[in-house]
Amino acid sequence: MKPVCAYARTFKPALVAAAFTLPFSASYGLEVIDLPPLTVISQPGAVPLMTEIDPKAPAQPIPAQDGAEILRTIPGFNVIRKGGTDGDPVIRGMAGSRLGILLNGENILGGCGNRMDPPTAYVFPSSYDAVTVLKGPQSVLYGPGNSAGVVLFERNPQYYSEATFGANAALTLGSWDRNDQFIDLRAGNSLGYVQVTGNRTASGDYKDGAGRRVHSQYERWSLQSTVGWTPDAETALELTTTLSDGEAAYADRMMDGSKFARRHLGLRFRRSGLAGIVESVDANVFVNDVDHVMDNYSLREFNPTMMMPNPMASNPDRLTWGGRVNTHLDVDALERLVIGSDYQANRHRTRRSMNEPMNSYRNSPRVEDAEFEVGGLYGELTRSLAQRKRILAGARLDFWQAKDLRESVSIGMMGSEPNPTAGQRRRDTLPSAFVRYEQEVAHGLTAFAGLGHAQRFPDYWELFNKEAEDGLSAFQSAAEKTTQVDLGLTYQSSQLAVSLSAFVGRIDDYLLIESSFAKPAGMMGSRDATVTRNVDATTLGGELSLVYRFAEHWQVDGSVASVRGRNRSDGLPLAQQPPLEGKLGLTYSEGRFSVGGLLRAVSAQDRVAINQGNIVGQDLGRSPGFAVFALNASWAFSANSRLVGGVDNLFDREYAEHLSRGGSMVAGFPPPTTRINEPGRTAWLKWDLRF
Ligand SMILES: [Cu+2]
Repeated sequence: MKPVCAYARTFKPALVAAAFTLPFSASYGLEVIDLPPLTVISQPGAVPLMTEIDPKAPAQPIPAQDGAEILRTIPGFNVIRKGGTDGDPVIRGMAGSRLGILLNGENILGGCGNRMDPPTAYVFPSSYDAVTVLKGPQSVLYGPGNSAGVVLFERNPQYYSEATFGANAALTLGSWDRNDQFIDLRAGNSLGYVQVTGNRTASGDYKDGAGRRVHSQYERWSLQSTVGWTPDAETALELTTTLSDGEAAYADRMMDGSKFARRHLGLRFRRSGLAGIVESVDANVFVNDVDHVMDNYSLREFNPTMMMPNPMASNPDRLTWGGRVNTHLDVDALERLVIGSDYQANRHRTRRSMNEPMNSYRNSPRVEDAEFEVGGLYGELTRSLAQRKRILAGARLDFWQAKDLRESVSIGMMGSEPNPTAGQRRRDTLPSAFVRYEQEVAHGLTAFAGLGHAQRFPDYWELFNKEAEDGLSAFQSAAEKTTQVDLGLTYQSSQLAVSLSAFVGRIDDYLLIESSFAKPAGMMGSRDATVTRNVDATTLGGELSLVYRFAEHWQVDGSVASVRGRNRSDGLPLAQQPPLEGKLGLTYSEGRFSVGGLLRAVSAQDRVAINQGNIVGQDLGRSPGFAVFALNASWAFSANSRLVGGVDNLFDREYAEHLSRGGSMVAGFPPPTTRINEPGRTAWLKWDLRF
């Protein structure tokens, strides 16, 4: 663990710079084989509000196969389950675009109007070198509207002073035919480098603790290649291409995802070690295309219903492009400033077939329905004061524009109506800002307090896929304004690391999604609609995590996370908030070997607002508490090869997370449960190799 005094001296103004300084193989020693045990709770960081994960390091539960699962070890995170993969990550009860997801500095968005593909559905964690989470509206460097936090999936730039070849491989096997293959090859010399990373992950349907089969199989793969040119140690020009695809069964709806094709091209330039006031420059441009197909026949037995009498398919796609330039200024020895600008735009289209065998969706033209564009200007300052005090402040201004190209709006069973906002364009200029003060109050103990404000433009799912309370289009919904105080403590010593963070927030015009909203429907009386509503909310919560090495070879990990939200406009609890959760882990490790146990206990949630929620899900009702237990062990054959394994849900308990989608009837499967149950006892093994 790095003591706080060391971080205060070396910490760079941009947090992302800190991520780059993470060693590539932090968890692998060279001479003495003394590997850290599995991660069951991510290590409390020395830097306030920041958590770093090594995505290649072994962790429990079962090694993450997508970008949401990898966040499970961080206190305050939950994943809204839909099936076996593609769950939506939630931080402190905030989902969707309240949590920014950046892949190597690029913001990508899924195509599915029904949220089958959050950005994390296109992430293969082991393709990255570091995952950094920043909580709260406490940075302005990572794009607009990240009111609850941001997750950065980063690949570290490599510079090889001499010819080098490195490889990295892993195999994972687990219950329910889970099997993953991963290979990463890197070669380089002083002129540049080449890297190729391949990933495949697959699983069959899992069974819950009661032995019910859940429609949840998936298969996903990705191939990423990077070519870098490094004329010197401080300059890198990097071209990355990514191809990936997959298919996934969903237990919460009447369709599955049969295609999640991603094509991506990114160019990044970094120059550091400049003399003069500009210390470094980091710039990138990218284009990302997501082509998604969902249908009701290819991954399940076709079963005609009133809603869907025929095999049907829908094929949305989204093209996202953008870039950013960050300039790091070294104002003086104590003051660093990042000034930057970012831009992103996206275009969404769709086409479908209501009777695929009769007339395939492939025969229809793709019809554009939405366009978004945002440009931002920002600056973030870090000033070190005397005696280990630091002040950080930042501000950004975002210029948003959206265009509604829908000619009609679907109103469910009743067909469609002309879109009242067809052809409209809206423009918003949204400011965000924060200030934070940090002080080392005693050796290793840092206290911090920050105030942040973030304004978030409504996303595609809030504007285009929902109705308004008083109209058929939600296109004119107001932007969401979050004002939040973040405070806490971090403590680091050789034996103990503790992180405590608390927040209290006020959200004006919170974009609430409400389903089963009754609307008049002429002769039919009324119909149920899903609407976007602006309400005012307050939130309160925090996380505590600690790791204590209380004796040689022994370590205890603990965490508690809690959040409480209120919808003041409706006088109701704020919906889709996770219940109180605690984790306790005990690990014994000695040289090549470690063994550990993990208890996770979650309380009942009775603060609910049925049918209210976010773009991913709505409250289904109260949920009971549960506790699950897991075991893990690891064995190192050498410093570069090890076997890790675990059993999750050891006692095969039947349970569901409070934040889950509702179960849906699938032909050939047991009747659905209220929430999608979590997997029953799951055993897994991962073999990891580096050379
Ligand atoms: Cu979909």
